[in-house]
Amino acid sequence: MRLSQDTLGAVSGEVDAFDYDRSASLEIVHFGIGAFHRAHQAQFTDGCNRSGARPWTITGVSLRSATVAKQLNPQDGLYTLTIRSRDGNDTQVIGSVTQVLVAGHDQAAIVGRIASPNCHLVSFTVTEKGYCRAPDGTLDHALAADGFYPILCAALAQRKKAGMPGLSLLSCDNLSGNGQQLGRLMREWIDAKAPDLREWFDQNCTTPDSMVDRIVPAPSPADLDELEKRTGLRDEGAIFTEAFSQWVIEDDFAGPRPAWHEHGAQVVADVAPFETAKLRMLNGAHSLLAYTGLDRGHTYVHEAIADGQLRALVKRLMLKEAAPTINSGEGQDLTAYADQLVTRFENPALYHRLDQIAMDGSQKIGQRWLEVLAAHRISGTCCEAILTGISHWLHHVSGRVRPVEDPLAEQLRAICEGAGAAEAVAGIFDPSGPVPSAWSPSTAEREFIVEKWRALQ
Ligand code: CS2
Repeated sequence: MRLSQDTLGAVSGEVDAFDYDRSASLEIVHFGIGAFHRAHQAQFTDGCNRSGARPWTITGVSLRSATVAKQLNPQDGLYTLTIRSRDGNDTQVIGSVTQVLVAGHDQAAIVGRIASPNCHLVSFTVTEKGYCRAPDGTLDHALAADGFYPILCAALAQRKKAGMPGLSLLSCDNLSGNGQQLGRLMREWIDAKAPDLREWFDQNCTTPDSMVDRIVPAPSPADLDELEKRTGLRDEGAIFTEAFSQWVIEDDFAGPRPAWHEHGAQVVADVAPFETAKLRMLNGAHSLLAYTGLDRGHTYVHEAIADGQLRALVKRLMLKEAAPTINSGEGQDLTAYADQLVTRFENPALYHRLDQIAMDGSQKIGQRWLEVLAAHRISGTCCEAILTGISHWLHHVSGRVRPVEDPLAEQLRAICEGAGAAEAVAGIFDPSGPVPSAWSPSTAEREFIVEKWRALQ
């Protein structure tokens, strides 16, 4: 029996199911309704709804694939979230998502939802590549035409025309200054396509920065089968995650929002210290574990962190390379943070695949690694852990060892194949090269990377 509003009563007693009325809700439209959003913002919103406040519901939008729509629409948007730890499983049914629309088929409906008076917020987990940035960081208009930009722009134009209030546009992606970047890129789109909207946008819409943190492995078919046995209902949209969850949001909203701050989120004046620490320490370590771990024959994060050599490299990256570049905020203890991250990586119940993290590296390493290298340029510190990571990443994108999922896969493979190692390193990290970066290697750094890379071949 499939999970849905009608079958909810049949779910096993050990599952904590939502019990609020989802009608008469205020609305959020969310672009990129993947596992990450469902384990994070949707759960925070569900927590607010459970407390009896007027509910907020979420219309999810998938930009390309209809997979999530097929999983969740027959289930009335409902899905289970299972927290996995050494102590076992803890499952709840999340009620905040009501529907999933797919940009290709439902464009008019999506525009209508965002332009409706009930909608106050549009949020995003479209991944790094979803922002359609050119290597120099500006908007790539050709890519953006297939992304969320035209849809959002059309909806905002309708709101302006109808004299309605603006919206808060909330990025929840792993980019530095994610809200600022979203605001800048959206303005580039508006200036090019709807310049009359610009002043209204500036005066009525906001783009708060936010840092989101929760590790969410992609579920496997065996996970879904085990869940069905345990709960008595089939859930095609199930999510499995860790107990830890953190959300730090800049206090810059254009209108109402759920009381996320009463349900675990921190609403602060400046997100930067949290965001920088998370990107450079957690995500930086993740990418390092992914490329080095795969090369050393590991499949999962908990296996890679148990490998003494990689553990030492990760600790070096976090404490000696990333931490000194972070201007920590009040009460932020980066040494304790590093210890907590290692413990999270060790979670043996999560089965977080390294190849999931290895995806889209060209879009990730800028904010995870290269900003750290650029910050050390002045001190002259040699960042051996990150440079080792880069050599394994080059080994990965050379395309000779395993399939590469990356929007620049072809371009990177061609550079690696066509040139000698030193030329490839220089070409990829050249300021006008394919990887957006404020860093290009010194001679010593290039030699370090090349030597390690050659040793892998
Ligand atoms: C990971 C992130 O796949 C990746 O690149 O580093 O998804 C990571 O698990 C999250 O940012 C944790 O909050």
